[in-house]
Amino acid sequence: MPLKTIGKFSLSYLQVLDDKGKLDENLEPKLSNTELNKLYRAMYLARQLDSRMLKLQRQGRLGTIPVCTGQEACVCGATFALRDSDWFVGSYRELGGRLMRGEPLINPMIYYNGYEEGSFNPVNDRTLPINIILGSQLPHAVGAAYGSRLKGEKENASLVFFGDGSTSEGDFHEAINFAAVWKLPVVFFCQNNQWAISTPRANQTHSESIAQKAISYGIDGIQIDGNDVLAVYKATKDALDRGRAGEGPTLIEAVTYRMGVHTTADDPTRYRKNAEVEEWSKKDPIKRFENYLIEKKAWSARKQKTMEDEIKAEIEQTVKDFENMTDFKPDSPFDYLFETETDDIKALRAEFLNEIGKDADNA
Ligand SMILES: Cc1ncc(C[n+]2csc(CCOP(=O)(O)OP(=O)(O)O)c2C)c(N)n1
Ligand SMILES: [Mg+2]
Repeated sequence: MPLKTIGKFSLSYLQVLDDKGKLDENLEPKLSNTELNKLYRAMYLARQLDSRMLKLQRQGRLGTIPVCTGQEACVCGATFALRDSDWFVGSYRELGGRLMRGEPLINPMIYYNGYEEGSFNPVNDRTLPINIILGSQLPHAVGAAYGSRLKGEKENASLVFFGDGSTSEGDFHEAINFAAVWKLPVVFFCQNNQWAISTPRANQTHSESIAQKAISYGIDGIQIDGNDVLAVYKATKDALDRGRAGEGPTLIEAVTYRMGVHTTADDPTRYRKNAEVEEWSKKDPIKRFENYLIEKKAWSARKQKTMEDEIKAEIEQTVKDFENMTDFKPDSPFDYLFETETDDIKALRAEFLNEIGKDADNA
């Protein structure tokens, strides 16, 4: 018998602003100038806080941090498409998105100095804390969406971020498979920043794209320009809308670049060429968005100056507040495990406090 073709697949790539910030008018999302300014401010704030924290780390005033510079369009654009009642599930490279969910600027400083209080978002309890265990956040995002469905919260979706390297984890496949079979409103947002520490994207998977993995699970998938905040917003919003309408999950591969070190414990000059970094710096997501806003007359040099001054002052005040903080609570991780403390947790907390008390006595 001759072979029959039983399936044909195609995959799309979305870009709304080109590398210079020039717009494709047919694809422009409907956002007011106020909304666009808010989004731009969020990206700019994330960049400034990231740079400031890097300096603090280099001065020995902050612990190890992952650097998020270059990926602001991904995290801010996608988060901007969320409702407060949706689930935000991230790993560790979503600084701008977390701030947009109401996280105080001081939180990452607290967290990266080893205090669990920095994980607590006082504004939005549907924002899960930083997660370092690659891929393990994906089943949680699916579970959260499923939980919302069981509670009758039909409109609530999950947005989950992960890196290109995390697609090699079993959790990635298990989570997408469950979400697909249950038709859950989950947006799987892969920040393909080309590197997983020193492992390049080409050594991570033999697929031409990460987006095409959606096809094998029977869900929508799209590759987008991850340095184009309008493409990110549009793709995420469309995916969330489809999810809310009962059409299931989407896999978005956002092609971006990690401009800085993986973490401050890493030296990327040992495994990647400066020319590659320079090439990507021409696609800076913030500059590109600024060009678009200026062209649209939605931004000006005066507004830029006011914003820069405000953000600088806000960050410097935060650093002061952070360095004046002394009253950290060593048993705070136990506070957030369950809504109501179980007997086991109560016993563990007591044991832990006793232990550190003993250590202190022995010191
Ligand atoms: C399960 C697990 N394995 C290994 C690590 C060590 N590790 C931390 S980050 C990282 C690379 C992750 O790359 P990617 O998923 O592309 O995210 P990126 O850091 O580029 O944002 C590795 C291997 C980990 N944190 N968790
Ligand atoms: Mg990566």
